[in-house]
Amino acid sequence: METLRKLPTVLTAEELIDKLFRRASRTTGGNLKDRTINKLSTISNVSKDYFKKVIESHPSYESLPSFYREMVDLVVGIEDIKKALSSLHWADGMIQKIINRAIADVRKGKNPLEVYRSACGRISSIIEDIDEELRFLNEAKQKMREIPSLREMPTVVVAGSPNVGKSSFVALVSTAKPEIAEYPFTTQKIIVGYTPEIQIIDTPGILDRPLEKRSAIEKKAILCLRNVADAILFIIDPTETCGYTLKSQLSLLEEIKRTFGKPTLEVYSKSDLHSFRDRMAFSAKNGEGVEEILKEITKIAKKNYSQTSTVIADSGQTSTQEQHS
Ligand SMILES: Nc1nc2c(ncn2[C@@H]2O[C@H](COP(=O)(O)OP(=O)(O)OP(=O)(O)O)[C@@H](O)[C@H]2O)c(=O)[nH]1
Ligand SMILES: [Mg+2]
Repeated sequence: METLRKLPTVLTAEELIDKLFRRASRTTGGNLKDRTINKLSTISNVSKDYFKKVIESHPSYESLPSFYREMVDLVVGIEDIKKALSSLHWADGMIQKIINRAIADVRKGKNPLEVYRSACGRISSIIEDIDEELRFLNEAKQKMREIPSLREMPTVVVAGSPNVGKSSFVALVSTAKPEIAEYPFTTQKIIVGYTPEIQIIDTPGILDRPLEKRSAIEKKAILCLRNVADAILFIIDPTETCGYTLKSQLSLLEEIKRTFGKPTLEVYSKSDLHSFRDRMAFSAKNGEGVEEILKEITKIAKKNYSQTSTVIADSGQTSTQEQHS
């Protein structure tokens, strides 16, 4: 979803006012009356083009594939974006009205300098009124850069409690280079890596607690599980050095299996520290089990990918059924 990553920088009110009046001040030639009309037309054009560029750079959020729609809603808030854009639309219309009226006044013979000064004053106030919305849209642009563009291919979502070793696994098997650290919630964003056969998504840790209590960071993991996983790799740290009991990790696992009903491979991490072998186990420290688990989860993801129709690519229309059958 490159559209989200390529939103333009949005000027603050002060910067936008500067831009409009600086462009107008370059207008030369003609008598005072014509020059004033030209200046006003310049402001009108530059302002119209600017608002159009910003407003049209945003996609129609409702028709985005659910992964992107829900991510935008989580990291920024779709309603807030819409409100801000409609304020810009309002300002655009007001400025055009002020300019049309001013041009008519100059044509009728009113004092050009006075008309111009008063129009500029009113235009500045309108733009100052939307300063908060302009700043919000610029922050939204920054925040949306964290939303990765996914590929249409078998997709594994790696999940589990915080600090169990999810990122360590993803770093070992894929192109992704997530941060790894000994404290929980090291991973706060969705990180995508690739192997020759699968797309593998590292997610923030999830706590064993009711959905309504979960933070926006945990919800990023949840929405990947719901919207893009062809298979789930659930990592359990039976040593509890992660800081979460085995019981709470298994309770989270049950909830995920029950909620999403997706093929789930449950494995133990940190096998260098324990001897539980009733599930497949791996160690990111000595490499034990890593290849076997990758092979198994790849097989599961590929099989389920060919059977389901999770849409994650750019076009909201095409179903993967059509593309793969
Ligand atoms: N001994 C041992 N330590 C490990 C292993 N895998 C990960 N760790 C350690 O466990 C800690 C957490 O590892 P991460 O890969 O960051 O865990 P995570 O699940 O991604 O953590 P969050 O992003 O915070 O949810 C780090 O200190 C790792 O070095 C392992 O196989 N053996
Ligand atoms: Mg992590």
